[in-house]
Amino acid sequence: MAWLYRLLIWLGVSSLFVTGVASARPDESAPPPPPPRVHPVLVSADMRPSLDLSGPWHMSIDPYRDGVAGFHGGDPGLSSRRYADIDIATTEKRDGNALFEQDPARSPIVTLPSSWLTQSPEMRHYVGLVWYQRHFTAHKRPGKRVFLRFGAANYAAHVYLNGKHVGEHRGGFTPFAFDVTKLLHDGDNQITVGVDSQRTDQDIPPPVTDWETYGGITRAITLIAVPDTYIDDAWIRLTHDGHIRASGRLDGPAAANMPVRVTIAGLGLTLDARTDAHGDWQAAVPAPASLKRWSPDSPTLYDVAVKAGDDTLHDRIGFRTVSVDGDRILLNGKPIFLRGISLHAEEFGVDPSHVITPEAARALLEEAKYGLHANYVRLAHYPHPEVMLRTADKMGLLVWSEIPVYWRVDFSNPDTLSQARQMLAENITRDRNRASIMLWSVGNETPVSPARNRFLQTLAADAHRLDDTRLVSAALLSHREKRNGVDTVVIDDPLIPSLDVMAINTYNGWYGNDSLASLPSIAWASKYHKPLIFSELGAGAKAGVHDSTGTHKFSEEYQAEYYRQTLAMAAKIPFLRGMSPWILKDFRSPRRQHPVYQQGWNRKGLESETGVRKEAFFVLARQYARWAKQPPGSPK
Ligand code: GCB
Repeated sequence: MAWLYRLLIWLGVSSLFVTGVASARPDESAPPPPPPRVHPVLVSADMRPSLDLSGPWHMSIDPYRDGVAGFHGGDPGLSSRRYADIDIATTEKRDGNALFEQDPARSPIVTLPSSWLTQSPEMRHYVGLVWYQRHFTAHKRPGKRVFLRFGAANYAAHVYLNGKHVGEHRGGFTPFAFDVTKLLHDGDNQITVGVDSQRTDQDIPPPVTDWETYGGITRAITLIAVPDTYIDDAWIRLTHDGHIRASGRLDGPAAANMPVRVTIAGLGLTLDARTDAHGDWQAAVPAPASLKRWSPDSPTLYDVAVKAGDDTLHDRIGFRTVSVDGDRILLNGKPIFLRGISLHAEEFGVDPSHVITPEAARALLEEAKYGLHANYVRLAHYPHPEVMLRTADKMGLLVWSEIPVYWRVDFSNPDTLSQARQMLAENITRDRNRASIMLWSVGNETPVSPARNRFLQTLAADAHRLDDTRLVSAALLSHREKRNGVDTVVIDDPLIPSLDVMAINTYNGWYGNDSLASLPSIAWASKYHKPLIFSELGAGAKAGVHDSTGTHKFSEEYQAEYYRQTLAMAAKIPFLRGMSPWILKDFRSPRRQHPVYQQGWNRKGLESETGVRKEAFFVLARQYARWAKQPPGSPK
C-alpha cells in the first residue's frame, strides 16, 4: 500500500486522495468524547512482587477454532474444550467410551513467552488459534486480591482458570489483567489461554503490514497479589508550571477518603493526598531547586514510593519537560535536535521470536546510543514491552511511542476506533511514568479522508487528555509539486492542527524515480509553523552485497549514498528538528520475498539481523557525532 501510494504521489496524482478534505473538516465545536478508562491499570506492574508464569507450557493448535465454538455454533463440544479442567488421560483409562479430540496436557511443551512462529518449523507461517496450558501452585491469602496479568498476547486472548472463563482481550501489544481472586484455588491451578493471531480488516493493525506480527504470548504472564484496596494508578511527573504532580486512583472497598502519600527520598519530598469518593487522588508541590532534570546526557531517575493503606508501590522515575515553541522542540526548556533511529521490538539473531529480555533491549539500544550517537529512538509500530522503556529511561534515550494505526485501517468503523482508543489508553496509562517517552504517535502513513481525519483527531485528543505533559504526532503522507520550478514536498495534512509535531516518512531515492544526486535539491514546505521530524527515511541493502559503482539497489554502497544525499537534503530544511531513519537492523517481513536480497526480511536495517554494521551505519554515525557537537540550526 505504501509503495502504491508513493508511486501515485510520484505520478502526481496524490490530489485524488486529498479531494474534498477541506470541506469535510469535522465539527470542531463538538466536545471530543472522553478517552476510555482502562481498568485495572495495575500501574508499574513490572515493579510489583509477582509469581512469574514464564517457562514450560503445553501448546495445542486449533486451526478450525474447535475449542471456541461447536461446528453448528454455540459452545464447543466437551471433546474439544481445551480449557476444561479434566484429566483426560485418566478419564480415557477409566472410561473406554470417553471421546476427546485434543489433550493439552499431553501436547508438546514450549517455553513462554515467545512467539509460536519460532516454536517449530511447521509454525513459521501459522496464523490462527493456539491454546497454551500449564499448572501452577498458588496460596490464597485473606485480605488479598489476585490479578492475572499479561504483558501482551497477539492478537486476541481467551483466558480460562480452572476451567472457568476469566476474560478476553483484543490488541497484540498492550497489557491486560483480570481479577482472579474468586477463581483461584488454594494449591494446584490450571490456566489455559487461547491466542488467536488472525486479524480482520477491522483490527489494529489490519492484516497487511510490513512487519512480522508474531502470534503468541510474547510478554510476561504474572500473578500479582495486592491488598484488597490497592494503588491501581499513580502518575508522578514534572509539569510545565514547575511542579511535581502526582495523581491516580485507588481501587477496592476502602478506596474512598483514604490518605495517600508519595515519597521521593532523593529529593526529601513528601506529597500528601486524600482520595475522593471514587478513589481518585492528586497532590502537587513546587519542584525543589535540587531536582536534577532527566535528559539523554544525564538520565537521572529517582526512587518514588506511593503508600495508601496496606499497599506500597515503588518506581524509578525521571523528571523533565518537553514542549514546542513555534517550530522548535524543547527539552527542559532548551532546543533539542532528535538524532534518532527506528526500531522494531525484534531481538538480534537469525530467528528472532519477539521476546525482549533486558539483555536484548540493551543490545538494541546500545547500538543506537553508543554506536550511532543517537539521543532518540522511534519504537515502531506498536507499544514496545516495558523493558524497552525502562532501559531507555536508564540509558538516556528519548522515545517516540506509537499504536499500530497503520496503512489501510477501517476508519469509518466505530468498533475499529474503539479498539484504537482502548489501545492508546492502555499504552499511555502503562507508560506515563517513563521520562524517556516524549511523543505519542497516533498513526502511520494513513491516506487522508474525512473519516481518517476524524479518527485520528479523536486519538490525538485522547492522547492530549490522558497526558498533557507530552507531545502528540503522527507519521503523515505528503505530496510533491513544482514551486517556482523547484521540486517541492508539501506537508499540508489536515490532521496537523491537532498535532504538536509534524512527522513524515520519506523514501525519495528508494521508492520512485528520483536519482540520489537530485535529493539535496528537493525543497520542503509547510504552511504550518510546527516542528518537523523525519519519522522514517531509508533504503535497503543486504549486508555484504557490494557494487563499486554505487548505482544498484540492495548494495551497501547504494544505501550509504542514499544516506549521504538524504542527510544533505535534510540539512537544508530549516524547520526539521529530528529524524528516526528506518531502521536499526533488518527485520522479518513476510511481504519482502526477493530470493536474493530479502528472503523474508526487510533489508533497510543499518545492520543485518545479526548486528553486522553496513556502510550506511557509519555514514549516519559520523553525521550524528557532528550534530551531537553542533546541532543543525544552532548558532556556530
Ligand atoms: C514505511 C512504513 C514501514 C515500512 C517502510 C518500508 O513507510 O512505515 O513500516 O517498513 O516504509 O520499508 O517501506
